[in-house]
Amino acid sequence: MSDHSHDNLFAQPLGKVPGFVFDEAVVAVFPDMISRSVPGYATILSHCGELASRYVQPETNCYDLGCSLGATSLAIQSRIEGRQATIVGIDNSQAMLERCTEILQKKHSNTSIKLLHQDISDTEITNASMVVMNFTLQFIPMAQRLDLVEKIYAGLNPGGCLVISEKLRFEPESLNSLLSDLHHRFKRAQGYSSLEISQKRDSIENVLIPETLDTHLERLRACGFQSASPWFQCFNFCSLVAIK
Ligand code: GEK
Repeated sequence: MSDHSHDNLFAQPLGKVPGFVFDEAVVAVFPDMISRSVPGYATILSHCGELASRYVQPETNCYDLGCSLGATSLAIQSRIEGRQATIVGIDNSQAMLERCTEILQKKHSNTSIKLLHQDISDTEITNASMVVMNFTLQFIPMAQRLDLVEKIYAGLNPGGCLVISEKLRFEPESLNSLLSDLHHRFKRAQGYSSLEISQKRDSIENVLIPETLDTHLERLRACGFQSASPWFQCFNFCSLVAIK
């Protein structure tokens, strides 16, 4: 019997590999795809909960930008019960949000998670004590990234926290190749074949545009954040925390 939640989207030769989109096929396998593709994904989620327990203030908003199936929102929700805070999850994939709604309906909590179907570049950020972009900024057109981080800064309350988790690019190219290769070996160890890895890479190539750690840190400082640092890195995947 086939397991419909197992990611085998790139297992067969596809000829010309189409550009990656967050459609129903991806949604059906998404938890398996992200946990076998992103080293440290579970650690990053659980520590978003830890950061939320420290930074989310009573009667404020906590934004999960690019919420997919709500994994980050749920990790945060479990750590901020009783604070009268609101979690707002935003995604521009209708398929993701439909499935996310079904998942959230099965969970019971006093902390509400509101879902919005929109482009995060259009999202209004207000009265925020925490904003999380877990592996989402990398999909935003390069020309919009500074405006987005400026908008987040403006919507955060003083002392508020921004978490950005991303795939990174490295310089020089020899170091980039080394860290990509270590990532591909991680994927092999997670059961992906060489064909799956290379077709996924082709599919995502012009869709996910990684930046260097320095570019992220410089942008955060240019936007006014008091402090910013990576708190986690495994190969070419990193999570940063910035405090207003
Ligand atoms: C998790 N944070 O599980 N506006 C809104 N959503 C967008 C946009 C945009 N412009 N561009 C992409 N997305 C999640 C994982 S996945 C990461 C995030 C990945 C959404 C897109 O639809 C998808 O759901 C999400 O961002 C990126 O912790 O698949 O590598």
